[in-house]
Amino acid sequence: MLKIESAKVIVTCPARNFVTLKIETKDGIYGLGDATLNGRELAVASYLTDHVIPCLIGRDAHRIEDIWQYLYRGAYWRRGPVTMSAIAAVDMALWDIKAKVAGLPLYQLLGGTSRDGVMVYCHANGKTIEETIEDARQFMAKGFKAVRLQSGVPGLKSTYGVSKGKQRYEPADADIPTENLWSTEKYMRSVPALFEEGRKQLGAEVHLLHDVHHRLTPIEAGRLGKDLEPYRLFWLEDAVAADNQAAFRLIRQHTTTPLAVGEVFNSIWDCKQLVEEQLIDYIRATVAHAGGITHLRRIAALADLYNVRTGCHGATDLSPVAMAAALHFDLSVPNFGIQELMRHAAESDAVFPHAYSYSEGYMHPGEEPGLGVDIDEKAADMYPYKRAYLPVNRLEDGSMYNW
Ligand code: EZ4
Ligand code: CO
Repeated sequence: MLKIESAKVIVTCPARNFVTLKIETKDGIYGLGDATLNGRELAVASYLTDHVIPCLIGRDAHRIEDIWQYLYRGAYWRRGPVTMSAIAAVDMALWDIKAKVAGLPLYQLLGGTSRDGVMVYCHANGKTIEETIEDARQFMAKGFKAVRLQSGVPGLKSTYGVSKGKQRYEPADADIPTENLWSTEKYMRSVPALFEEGRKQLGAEVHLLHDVHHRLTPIEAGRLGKDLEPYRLFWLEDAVAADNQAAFRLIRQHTTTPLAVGEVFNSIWDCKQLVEEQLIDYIRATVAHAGGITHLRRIAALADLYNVRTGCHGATDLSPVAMAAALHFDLSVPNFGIQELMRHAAESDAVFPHAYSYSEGYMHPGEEPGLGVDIDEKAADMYPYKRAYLPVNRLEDGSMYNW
């Protein structure tokens, strides 16, 4: 029995907001879990502080599966992003503790390595096709084997996924959501041109990816996938919202471009049909938003039966704690596909010192016991929470309904 003595939530904003759960046991061993839910951070902080932490005190930190079931089934109210991010944070922290007690890096407890390194993809973007390709070239020079290309859309003032100025791109960019204008027609014309030029200039070897951010209808997505077939994408991401999983049948009928979806999924039920009908190729659920390592392993095991591979979300709103957990998972899981990497700001890295590293297109979680990531609480204290939201999208006629 390794008694949970105390637990607390740390909210900090070193260049962006992060919510971190710290669970302490009686032997002074502690674990960390990422509880960041972009734009809804304080809801998860309250869920943990007001409703979860009081139920954790005195429990055996070693009973990871039982505590997961207790929080999921015991709450009566199941699933949803707030609940599942909170459960994820507890789960990550408990795996961190167990691996520290064992004196092993977490991946060893998950079955050991299934590969030598974790292939990551980075984000290249620019206002024009030329700028985007130049950005991709710079990443490839740093060894990246896989690059996501996003470019400004001619005729649209701003595009999600593309920086406004020269500053580093951060999706949550305003204290009341920015409103962007969207035109499916303009977008659908611009993307094939980007990939035609991208493939021509960057060569046949590099993996090219693209993210639609749920902006299309199924039949539009089928058309885009078809138009992109000559450029052999690694994947087309979030082509449509997957609230209706059966909608992917229509896309699948029309294109052989590989499909990825699921960064907003929070449980296995969000992807059960997508996986069982083999409507997707990559599942993007993450340790941070889909119930932690315990639940993501269950999703991956289901996916493995149907040739679906993992492609975990890894944007800047996934803290270094989640990044570390993802890398341990990625290194061990048999049906790994790729891991997203959006480098954190220097301030974020300084608040969360970590053992993971990047080299020549691959990442490794390192050999520290546990997750291999810590939090500098004094540094965290210097950055108070700052409300920030993801942008909202409207069509050119001012309506919100299209996807
Ligand atoms: O919109 O991380 O693939 N990455 C993405 C990100 C997500 C944000 C949401 O919090 O789509 O930019
Ligand atoms: Co995405």
